[in-house]
This record gives sequence, C-alpha cells and structure tokens, in this order.
Amino acid sequence: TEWSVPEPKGWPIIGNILDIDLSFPLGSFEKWADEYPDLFRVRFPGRNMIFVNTQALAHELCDETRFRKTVVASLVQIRNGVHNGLFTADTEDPAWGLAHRVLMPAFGPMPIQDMFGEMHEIAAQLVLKWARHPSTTPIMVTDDFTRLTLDTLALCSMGFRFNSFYHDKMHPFIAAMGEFLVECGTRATLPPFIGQSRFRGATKKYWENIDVLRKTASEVLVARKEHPTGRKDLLSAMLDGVDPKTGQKLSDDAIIDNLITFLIAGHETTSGLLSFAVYQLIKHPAYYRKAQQEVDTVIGTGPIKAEHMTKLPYVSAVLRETLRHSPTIPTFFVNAIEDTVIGGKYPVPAGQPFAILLSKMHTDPKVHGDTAKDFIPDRMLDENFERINKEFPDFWKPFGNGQRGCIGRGFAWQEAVLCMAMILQNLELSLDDPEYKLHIKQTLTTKPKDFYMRARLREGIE
Ligand code: MNH
Repeated sequence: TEWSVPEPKGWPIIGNILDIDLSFPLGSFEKWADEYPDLFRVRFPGRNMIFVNTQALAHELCDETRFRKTVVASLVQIRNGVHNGLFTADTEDPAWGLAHRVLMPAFGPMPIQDMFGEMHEIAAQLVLKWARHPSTTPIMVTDDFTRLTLDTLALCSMGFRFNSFYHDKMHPFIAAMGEFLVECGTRATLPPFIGQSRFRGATKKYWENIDVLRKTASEVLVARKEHPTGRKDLLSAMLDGVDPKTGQKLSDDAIIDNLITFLIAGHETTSGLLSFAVYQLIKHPAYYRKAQQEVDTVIGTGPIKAEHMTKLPYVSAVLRETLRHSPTIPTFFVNAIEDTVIGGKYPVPAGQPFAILLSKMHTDPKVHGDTAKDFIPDRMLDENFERINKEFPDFWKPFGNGQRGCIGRGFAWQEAVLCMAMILQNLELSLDDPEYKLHIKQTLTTKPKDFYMRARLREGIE
C-alpha cells in the first residue's frame, strides 16, 4: 500500500502560507512537528517541502547517493549577492568543485592553528571590554559575540580589521551585510505574487547593499594584489591556490563571492552558538563550575595556548550540547536525486525537496529518551557521543552533511573553545534579569532574543 505524507490543511493556490508566522517561521514548523512527529508536507504557492523531524529519517536523507543539497528559500536570496560561492552553488556547478578543492586545505587543522594568535587577540578584546564594565552594566550578549565573530573572520580570512570593539557605530560593510541578511530572510518568506518588488525601496536598498559588500571585498582583493604581504590567510590561499584536478585558479569574482560567503556563513552561526552556550552555563551553575574547573586545571591563570584547545573535553561537550539543543542553522535542505520511497512507505518523486528540521531531529525521544529536551553536556563527551552515534547515526547534524557540510567547522570550533575558555578563566557571568526566559530570535540563523547579562572579574584575577 502507498502512503502519502501527512499535511496540515491548507488552501488551494496559497497552500499553508497563511499559517506561517512570518516573524518566526521556525515556530510554526515546530508546532506542525508536534502534530506530525515523523514528517509533514507544507505547501507554498507553486511548490511544497517535506519536513522531517526524526533521526531515522534524517539519517536516510543524509545518504548522498540518494539525496543532494538543494539551493532554496533564503539560499536563493543570498545567491543574488554571492553568486556561486561555496554556500549557494549547486554541487554540479564547476564553480563549487573548484572552490571546494582549492579551499579545503586552507581550512585544515594546521592553517586553522596558525590563526590562533589572531583569534586570541580578538577574544581578548571582548573579555577586556566586559571586564572593564562596572559589574552592574547590562551586556547585550549577542551583539558583542557578533563583534567577536565578524572581527575574527575578517582578520583571519583577509587581514582586515573592523575594530568593532572600538566603535559604537558599525563599519559600513557590517551595516550593509546586516541589512542584506535581514532582507534575504524577508524575501524568502514572502509569497512570490506579493512579489520581491513589493516595496520598491526595500528592493533598491537590497541591491545597493550587495554593491557595498562586493565593492568592499573587491577593494581588499585589489589592495592585496598590489601590495603582496606574504601573509598566509584564506585570501592568499584563494589567490595562490591551484585546483589539483583541473589546474585552474579562482577568478577574482569567485574570490569576492567566497570572501563575502565566509563572512555571511561564519559570523551569526558562531555568535549564536556562543550566546546560547553562556546562557545555558548561567542557567546551570553546576555545569558552569565543571567547565570552569576544567579550565582552571588544564590552563590555570597563565596564557591560553593553541595546544590547550584539544585538552578541554568538557568545554567541547558544552558547545556540542548547545548546538544539539539550539542549532543555530535550524534547517538544511536536500532533494531526491531519483524517484524513491522514504521511511519505508512514502513514495516521493525525483526533485522532491526536504527540510531537515534540526531543532526537532536533535531532540528525538527515540535517541535521547525523557531527557531529550534537557541541557546535559555529559552526553556529548567523546565516548558517549560515539556510543549514541553508533546506534543512531547522524543524530547530531548542526554542521550539515557530507561534502556540502560546513567547511568552516574547525575554524568555528577553535574560535568558540578559545573564547569560552577565556571567559571561564577570567569572568563570572550572571543574568541581568534573573527572570529572563529563553526566547529565540530568528533571522537566517537563530540566537537568544533580548538576552542581557552581567560580568565581573573572578576573585584573584587582575
Ligand atoms: Mn558553516 C556550510 C553550520 C561556522 C562557512 N555551515 C554550513 C552548513 C551548516 C553550517 C549547517 C550546511 C548548509 C547547507 O547544507 O545548506 N557553520 C555552521 C555552524 C557554524 C558554522 C553551526 C558555527 C557554529 N561556517 C562557519 C564558519 C565558516 C563557515 C566559521 C567560515 C569560516 N559553512 C561555511 C561554508 C559552507 C558552510 C563556506 C558551505 C560549504 C559548501 O557547501 O561547500
């Protein structure tokens, strides 16, 4: 017998879009997921998407011989700005393969370790800023982590300093990028017949912002070509790298596409991770103490060094559990390569698009039992992680899948572990409003909404 994928009742033509909360689409999808625990279909004008909520179905969709990444929703809008950069290119596009092969070595363990010094410098700017505040000053957590992640990316990828910790006013590039990303999200949720030409002002601004992003990146590229520095970073890897397969080099346009792509893909995601992580530690003092004790034992009060990064298993488990509980990219998309059957009973045609709903899939009760929704770092320590992953492969997918998984994972991990270690070593954090309840703000990524905290130096730290 043939089964059809369950779906909420909708309307002809417009489908289910009237039931999607445009300010928080994720919330609407999660509500449907509670009604349809395995999978459900959502209809949009002229297209539909099957959402999957379980580890078993996610595991099936992670089979790259049957399913492949599809560029849909906000990815289409981002593509207007960064064309066939790594994040927004189709896998079949030669531009993806070329950039992937040229850039993979540049994101390897050694080059990332070489970035440690510059990452340390920016993390120190953040901790200094917080340490200098009177301990009663509310800190806008996500804003400061975004300063950290943007400055770190720009410095490590192209030797460019935004100096965000020294200005209240944002650099024009950062302002343009922020507006561009918000508009990408808006355009992706608007039904096509309202049109992306609805407010002509917004559309004009969108293209103007793209212009600012591309011109700024182009200036950095031209400056580097005119004054070669011998600096080793992602920009030099792109300028000098030769594709082992085709012998080709990246064009100037492809370098600009990918420079902007790194800034887009790599700043809100890591900033959200750090924001959720400090929220969880403040909420769970026992885990805070445990992480702090690990830092005290392994690093003490001396300088934090690159070799410490692999010696903080509990801090890593806190970060992994944070991404399980609050994946900062909440969905990724694939489509079926050929006609197929999923879940053993639902036939789907070639090209059928799917969304893997990470927030639900990561809290699958079949995998995690009664404690699925609780924050418990210990379950993500290496040995426990491996045990779960053996029985339930692909149960944790915050960095996406396979060859289209995150190229910046090692970069993000070093940055996040370093920053957490420095915070734990030096500061004591608390909520600004003890009654604060976690709410989620969704742009292209998720982060805690209106989350303020306070910081003071630990006893004995000068
Ligand atoms: Mn990242 C792809 C999550 C940090 C650069 N990243 C992805 C995907 C996810 C993801 C999920 C797959 C998206 C898809 O299937 O459509 N990334 C993260 C998270 C963090 C992160 C949760 C931090 C935490 N990413 C970073 C950083 C960089 C970066 C830092 C850059 C330095 N990510 C990328 C790029 C891709 C990507 C580039 C696209 C890779 C490809 O398809 O070849």
